Amino acid sequence: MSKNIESHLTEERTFKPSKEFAKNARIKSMAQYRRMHKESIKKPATFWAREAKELSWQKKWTKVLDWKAPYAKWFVGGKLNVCESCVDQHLTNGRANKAAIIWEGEPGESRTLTYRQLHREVCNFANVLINNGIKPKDRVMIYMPMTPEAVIAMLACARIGAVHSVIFGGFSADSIVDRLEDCEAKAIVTSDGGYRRGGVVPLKQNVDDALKKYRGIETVIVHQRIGTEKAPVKMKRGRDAWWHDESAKAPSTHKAKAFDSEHPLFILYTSGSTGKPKGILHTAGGYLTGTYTTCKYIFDMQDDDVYWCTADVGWITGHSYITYGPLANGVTQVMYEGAPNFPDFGRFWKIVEKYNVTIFYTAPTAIRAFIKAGNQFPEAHDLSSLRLLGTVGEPINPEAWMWYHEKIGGGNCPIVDTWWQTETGAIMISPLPGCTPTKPGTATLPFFGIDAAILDENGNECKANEGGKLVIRQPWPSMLRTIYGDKKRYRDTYWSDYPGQYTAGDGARTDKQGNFWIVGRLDDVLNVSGHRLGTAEVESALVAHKAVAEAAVVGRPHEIKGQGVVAFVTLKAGNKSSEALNQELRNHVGKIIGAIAKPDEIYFAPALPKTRSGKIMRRLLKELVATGEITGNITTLEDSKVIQDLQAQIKK
Ligand code: 7RM
Repeated sequence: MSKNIESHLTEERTFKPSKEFAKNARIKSMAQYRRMHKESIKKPATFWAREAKELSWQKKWTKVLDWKAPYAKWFVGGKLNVCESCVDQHLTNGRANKAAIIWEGEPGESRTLTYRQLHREVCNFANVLINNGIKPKDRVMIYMPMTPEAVIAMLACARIGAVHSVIFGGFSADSIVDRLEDCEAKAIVTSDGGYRRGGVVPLKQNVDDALKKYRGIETVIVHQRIGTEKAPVKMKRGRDAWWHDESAKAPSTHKAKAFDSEHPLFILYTSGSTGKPKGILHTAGGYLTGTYTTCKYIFDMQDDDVYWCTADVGWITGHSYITYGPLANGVTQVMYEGAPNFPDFGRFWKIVEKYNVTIFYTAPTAIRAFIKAGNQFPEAHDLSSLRLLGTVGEPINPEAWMWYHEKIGGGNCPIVDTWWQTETGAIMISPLPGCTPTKPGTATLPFFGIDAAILDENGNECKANEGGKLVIRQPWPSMLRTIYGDKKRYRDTYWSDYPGQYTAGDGARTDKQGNFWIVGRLDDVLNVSGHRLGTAEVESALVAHKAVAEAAVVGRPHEIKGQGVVAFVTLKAGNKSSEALNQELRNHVGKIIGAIAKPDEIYFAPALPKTRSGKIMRRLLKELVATGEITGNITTLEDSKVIQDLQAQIKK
């Protein structure tokens, strides 16, 4: 960890928001931020209740927080329908005919849904779900491309109290099976396919493959995005139905019933340090309060903004900062279906120019890919509509930050580097754009109501520039409530290092000004292009191949992706390493998990480095792939020749 910490210490460039930005922003000065932050930590219930009041509640809560560590209930006794805050309220507050979603498909077509139209679509699809027997708390899996229908399906679930679990469209059939089994889903909403880099991703086909293994699905509703010529699908009688057919049979009005504030809203799977993904459970009132409030202050959403978050709805960023937070704020947002480099690396900038995007939120990995592609792409477009930029997903390297600031922001847009997690539901550490001085590489300061700290092994707070574990010392409304079906794992993973305090799993330090510098994961979780991937997941995919005896997976620094995946594999007797087997294993991992998990490199070894007690020493492998050398202590290694062999291979 020390290496990264030192490299950041040299960063002294500081950027302050312009007077003009500050003048119109909600939080205009650091004094205002500090006062509000201090109050919000002293009296979190007062701060969060004031924010929650801005949402639509059918019944007010009796108690803001019920905290029996590590279990929180927020807005106890309150009743709301999340969908009313995101959609219905805008029909009577002057936004009915305002664009909610401006969608652009990868081939280039575009479609706008006003809040009134969105309302009609959501009501209609809520009725479709009801007609198909979906009841409150039933789990509905959503496996769709980036189309408005994905958002409509999520909101329709929320509206009827069903629990959605969105699976990223890049995940494979096997990944679908694991998640369906874990949450025991009853229905799936999918599409015939989605466009990606000119090709068609066969989503319905993947669902069919998954349903050969999981038998609990009673209903599959298929949205026709592509059409029969390019995406032929087989519809199974009695199980599968077209979205448009079901829609035609269902009314377009629906009265939203209120659910308990702690009613489950969604389950989203994320990687942990074992091979089994964790189903992170979020609940209605607290999650909506967190996403609404962070959008309001951190993206400083105003009525004339055009906001664009480039994430996929299959990740938490898409849930919080496409579906729930922005719509609860009544903003106009752009949604784009496809790849950033289709037909070339100018696509994003073309979209910014075309729709006059004012707030743009993306990931460092995308920024690095743009840098590599060349300045000619942004330079060919008028980006002067932009007023605020954001990043999320991993630490941003100062070079990427500076490029983003200058080439995209024209030197005068604040950048909000937002640190948060699937588990936190909403942004936790971030600049406020109208006041916080930023430095390339730091997510700066905790948001209102967030009591972040860095602790050492003994639970003492670290001094400035001392590395430690990032924790949150008080509950916050959008925190996960549990890991679905696994309370023990919930307690063990997040609440056992320091009782009563949430451990994020990230290493970090603060600087003298109190800015938080996130170093990266402390557990066996990789961050590949901003996506979490457990090394254990990739390992178990590899050993599922008939030729593989054992596998160890580590990350190594990667120019574009942040981290690349490197696998070390020993083969079962009778199998020989070859380029063909290398390819086969990569494809095998792609098939089991999804393309993002394919190893960048696979090394075959006669044995893996192990301790005397038989534990694979990933620490050594990690250092080896990063530097080609091993400097650390290898006295616990059982057979040191193993390392020499691997070193020779890597040098080649
Ligand atoms: C939103 C999201 C969470 C992990 C987290 C960190 C890393 C995310 C930043 C960051 C440094 C950031 N959810 N991370 N944002 N690291 N600076 N601004 O990404 O659950 O998929 O990942 O991502 O390691 O623990 S996530």
